[in-house]
Amino acid sequence: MAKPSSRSSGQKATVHDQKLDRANGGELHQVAEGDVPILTTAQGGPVSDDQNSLKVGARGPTVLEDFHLREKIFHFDHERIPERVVHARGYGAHGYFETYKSLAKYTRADIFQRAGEKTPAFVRFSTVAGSKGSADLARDVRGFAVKLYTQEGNWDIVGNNIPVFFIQDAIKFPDIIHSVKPEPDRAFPQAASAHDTFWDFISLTPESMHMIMWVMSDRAIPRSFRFMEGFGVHTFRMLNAKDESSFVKFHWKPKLGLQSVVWNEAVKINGADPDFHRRDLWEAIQSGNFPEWELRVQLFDQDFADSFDFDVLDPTKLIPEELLPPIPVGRLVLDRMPDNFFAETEQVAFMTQNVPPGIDFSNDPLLQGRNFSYLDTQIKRLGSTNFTHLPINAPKCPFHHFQQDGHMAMRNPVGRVNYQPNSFGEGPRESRQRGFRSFVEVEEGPKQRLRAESFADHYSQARQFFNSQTAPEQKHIAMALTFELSKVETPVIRERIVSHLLNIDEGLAETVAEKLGIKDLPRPADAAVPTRDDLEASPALSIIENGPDSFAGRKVGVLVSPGADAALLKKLLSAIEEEGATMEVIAPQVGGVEAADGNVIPAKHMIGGGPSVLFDAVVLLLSEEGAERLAGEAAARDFVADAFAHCKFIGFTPGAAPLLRKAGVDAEADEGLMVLGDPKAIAGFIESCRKLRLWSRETAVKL
Ligand code: HDE
Repeated sequence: MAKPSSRSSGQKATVHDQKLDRANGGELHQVAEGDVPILTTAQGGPVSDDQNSLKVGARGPTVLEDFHLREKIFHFDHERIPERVVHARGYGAHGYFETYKSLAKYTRADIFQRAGEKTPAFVRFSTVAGSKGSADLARDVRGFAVKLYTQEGNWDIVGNNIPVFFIQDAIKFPDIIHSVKPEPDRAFPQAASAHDTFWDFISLTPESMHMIMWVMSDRAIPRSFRFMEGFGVHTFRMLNAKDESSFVKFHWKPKLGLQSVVWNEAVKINGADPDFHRRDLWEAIQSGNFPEWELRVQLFDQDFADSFDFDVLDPTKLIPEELLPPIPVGRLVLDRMPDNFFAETEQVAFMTQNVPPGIDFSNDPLLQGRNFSYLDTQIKRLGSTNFTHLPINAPKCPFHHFQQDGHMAMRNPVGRVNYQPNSFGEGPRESRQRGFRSFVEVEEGPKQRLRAESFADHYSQARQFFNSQTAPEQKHIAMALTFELSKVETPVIRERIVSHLLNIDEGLAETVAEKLGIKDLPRPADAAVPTRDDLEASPALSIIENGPDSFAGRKVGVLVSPGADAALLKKLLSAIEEEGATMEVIAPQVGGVEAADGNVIPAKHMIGGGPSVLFDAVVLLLSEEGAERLAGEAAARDFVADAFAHCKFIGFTPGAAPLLRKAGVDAEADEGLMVLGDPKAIAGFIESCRKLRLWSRETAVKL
């Protein structure tokens, strides 16, 4: 059949025309009308040729008259908008929030009135320090910003995956961010806190020490967005119909449990798949495994606040969950990826000041500063006061106001009257009853620049956090501190950090000092108030203590060779799927391998492109000959050696022995290495995988 052409039927192409078409690639690009939509300009004008600009003769100058060229290039030149100053690298998804039960006793917010009510939601996860194109597994805090399109306007909970923050006062935010971003004279390092300026600022800012413990923990290298918690961080208020106030802190708990990777793994993931977190969310949602979090609230009154050891307005402190158990109030489900990343994820505008009636702010000085910042930042980034006209930012409830005009106004108030009060009885009116009312708090005091004395304890909760970690987690913190400080070139900065660590845990300080070659321990830093040693450990702060009870949502990488046992692979796959996990096959070459029974086992990755860091557990399904051959390939040896070093469970067929040997792994080293033969062994392997990692191996591997 002849290729379709835009030439109208009956009109014969000359030989000259045909030659020209070929030279222009014309036939390849032209389509018959009615087949697919006709390409148009932004003004809607149909385009006849999108391959060639308008010229005088085939080799002559381009003419100014070419409005299609001009429009196309003009628009392209303006494709970028300023990336977010912080949280530039992000990924989002749509979903809904479902209310469990009425919270009318505490809040009049409509979203919390009716059990079973579903509210549309959009969530954006992010890293803080890196630019838009940076890698997903940077050691960093993760943003966890939730937009709830409630019946009373948009409510944004713009939180993080860590419940405390570096600083106590908004005025220090530009400083901490400048210090962590690439250093201004050399423009590196990208998306990394391991450099002098960051640690200099931290060493001079003791209030950051609690947050530093979190950022040096595995919380800062999550395995997936789906396996991390979210926190509103600040103390907010809930107000009921009688305007009675309760304080509230917001927590998002992942249904699939907490999980992180180890640093050596994170570094390798960044090389193997810089989009690891994006891809994970994309794959989960596209395959119908919708990630879910439970919203839990810590509710408390003024008496609790007064009796609590720390100031509830201080964002460097948390309220231990054991002291005040968070109450489940609803669930958040993400079930749809955006149609277009830029239109939705890039242009979404979160603002802490977006709260519905019934939710209110506390005087946390960081929150107060944020309420100022976020409107400003949207104007800078999105370029118009009308950013709320973008579909992703527009409320989904009825709304009426008299704001009008400005750049890119999509809708203006209709009719004659655009003000109030007016005599025409037209237009919306305020409602004392249904509108937003602030908590009537009586404030008085001298106007001054002062930090409250109740904010003075910078080490006690840092110590409590460290004491709440399991042994492997404590070790990871020590290793992270050592790594980061080893990149700091100014000795006094390293020593200053050790002097702070001495106030948190002597053993930790000594380990870090030793690894940094600091022979004489410095004096402990001056603490404004004595550090508490009576705060009880809080198991809720550990990742390992809050892992999943199944292997659901995780991924097994199966390395196969020619001559592999296809029947065993089939059994393995059904066991993995039954658990709610997924499997990907890695082969020596693209196209897969021929199994022992002659069938082809297709593969998703070839060995160089599918390292074991991309998987939660691995299986070596190899014939002896295949294993011998793979033992000669560095990528295959790394596959095994890394899986072992990262404490992953490794299932293998007896034939895999030569590869294990060459990778330096003793097949009988520990219970994490399991021979897979019969279905019972497969069941045992899956059961072990539920623990995610065999941490006891870590002392042997000495990463
Ligand atoms: Fe933000 N923050 N922030 N922040 N923040 C922004 O707003 C700011 C803070 C957080 O996915 C910016 O739209 C100031 C704490 C998240 O789009 C900017 C202060 C917490 C996101 C801004 C803080 C956050 C942002 C950049 C100190 C955890 C990403 C682009 C007073 C509770 C939201 C933008 C998204 C984004 C300012 C402190 C979380 C510049 C001034 C504390 C998750 O307005």
